Amino acid sequence: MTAFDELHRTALALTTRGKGILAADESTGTIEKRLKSIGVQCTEENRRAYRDLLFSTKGLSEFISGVILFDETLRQKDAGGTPFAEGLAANGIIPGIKVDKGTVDLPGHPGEKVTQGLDGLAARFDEYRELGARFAKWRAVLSISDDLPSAHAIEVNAHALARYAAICQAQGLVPIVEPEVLMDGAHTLTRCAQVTEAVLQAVFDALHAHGVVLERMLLKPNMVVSGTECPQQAPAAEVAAATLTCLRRTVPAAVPGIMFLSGGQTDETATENLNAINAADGAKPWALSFSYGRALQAPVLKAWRGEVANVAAAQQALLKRARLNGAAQQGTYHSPPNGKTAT
Ligand code: 5MM
Repeated sequence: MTAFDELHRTALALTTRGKGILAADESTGTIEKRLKSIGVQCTEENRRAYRDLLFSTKGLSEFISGVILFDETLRQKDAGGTPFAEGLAANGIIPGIKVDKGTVDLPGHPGEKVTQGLDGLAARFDEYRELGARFAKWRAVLSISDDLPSAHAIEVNAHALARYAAICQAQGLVPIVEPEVLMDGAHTLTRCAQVTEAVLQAVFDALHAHGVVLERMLLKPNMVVSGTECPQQAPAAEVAAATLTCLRRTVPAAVPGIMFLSGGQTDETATENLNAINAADGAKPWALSFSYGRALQAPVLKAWRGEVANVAAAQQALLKRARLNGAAQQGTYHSPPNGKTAT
């Protein structure tokens, strides 16, 4: 089997019907915020114990095809001494690795960021493959305001995503390409659609220019939603219609899967929107699934609070969200009536 055959198979396995990806790749600064929010100290052992809780959830592989890890986590072991990547793979879950090194200010463009981490990336991929990772992720971030994002920010971030994806495929891993248009702001759904379309168009132009093989990659975009401060919050049916219109205009059918980020949506909204996207009529040539971080983990942290006695309840919370999103991936999730919680 050539590396390219393997990459295609891995990309397809990650998009298995009824399954999605658990994004557990928070860098140390981000996981510190999450742990602090539940009164847990951000020590290496607590970060390990939390990830152990997530990955040892019984039945997780029924709804989760892959997990994105942070560098530190890929080197850690579960309570029984098995490296996390090995344990996940043995359980039918494909381990992946976040390879970007976060964002820095874009010089000359106040309020805009560019993602760093391209230097030495090929060598890092060799080690990550050795450690068991079979796919990778790189996240670019674009903000919306009246005059942002600039054409320059769109271009440099698209260029970096394409450079990363080309290097990733050359080193034998499947790249997940994540251009995130942030929800922050008072902008409308229409404005989010306009920006997301421009960003995806630039990303696919760059991927083409860099020779990235579309069958051997996955896209991780934002859904097209109203800004968090927008007084008119578009309902799920409008989010689905706008998101699908945008994707049909920009994402070639050769891409096997589109794995949405949750981007700060509540866990229930993220499930409802994914369901509406999958239940909508019209052409959908790609698998449409989830690669959620916060929308899968928020209820887990809330249930755990760092107590061993709460581990089982926290794992149930994760399994529930994974199961509901697995249903949403198939368009069979039923939203609970107002004021009720889905079971
Ligand atoms: C889980 O959060 C990921 C890592 O964030 P930092 O590098 O800032 O620590 C993040 O890349 C995540 O994979 C995506 O943004 C999707 O997560 P959400 O929470 O938006 O679904």
